[in-house]
Amino acid sequence: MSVVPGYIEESYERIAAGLEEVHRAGVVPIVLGGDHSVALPELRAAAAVHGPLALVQFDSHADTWDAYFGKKYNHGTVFRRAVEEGLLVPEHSIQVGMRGSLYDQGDLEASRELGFDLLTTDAVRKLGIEETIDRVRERVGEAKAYVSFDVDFVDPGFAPGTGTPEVGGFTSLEALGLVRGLSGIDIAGCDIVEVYPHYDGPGQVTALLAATVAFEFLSLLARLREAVQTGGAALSRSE
Ligand SMILES: [Mn+2]
Repeated sequence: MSVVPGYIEESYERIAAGLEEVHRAGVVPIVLGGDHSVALPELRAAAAVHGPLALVQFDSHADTWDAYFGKKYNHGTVFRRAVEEGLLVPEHSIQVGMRGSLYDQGDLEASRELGFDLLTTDAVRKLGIEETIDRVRERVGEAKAYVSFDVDFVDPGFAPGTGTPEVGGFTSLEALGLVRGLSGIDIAGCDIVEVYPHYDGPGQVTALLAATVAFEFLSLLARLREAVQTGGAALSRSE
């Protein structure tokens, strides 16, 4: 099903309708973007089938503005809209990696007001990767989760092919470690977004990173399914 170029709300309806069928078939989608605004129809589709979800977002931006140039639907407002629409459970949701050039004094406070936990890049640096994983796992608990991975979470030295790069970010290895740390979390859907091929560097390093994160998601989902088939045997995150 095609989107409607230039018409975001009609495009949302089509994306959500297409993805809802995927969820109803018992399939966990890994969505590849593109603009982070696709997360809203992804969440509409997932929540229609599974109910409200815990959000795990790796991103250098919180995407919780009320509006951008006065417009309600775009890649800077998705997670505020998702809370307003009842698609997320804020008390089980966490945003990780915010940094860089804030646009407004209240940019990060807005997330906490919505009920999300939020770890800036500086906070993750202080905690370390392992403790950050613990914090994410504790926050999500047993809830069904939606994992959104914006490639600008990673430093533009490793992932230049994105629309709003923020320097001072994570290495590819740190990002993969965090994703692997989600083992056992009940993932109902996930995405890798904001890959902008025209800005990518020699060797297409951003595409390579995004493809590898997708592979890690596939591996997490395979282990989840295996655990279900073997009667819910406990998954150890260290394996
Ligand atoms: Mn971002």
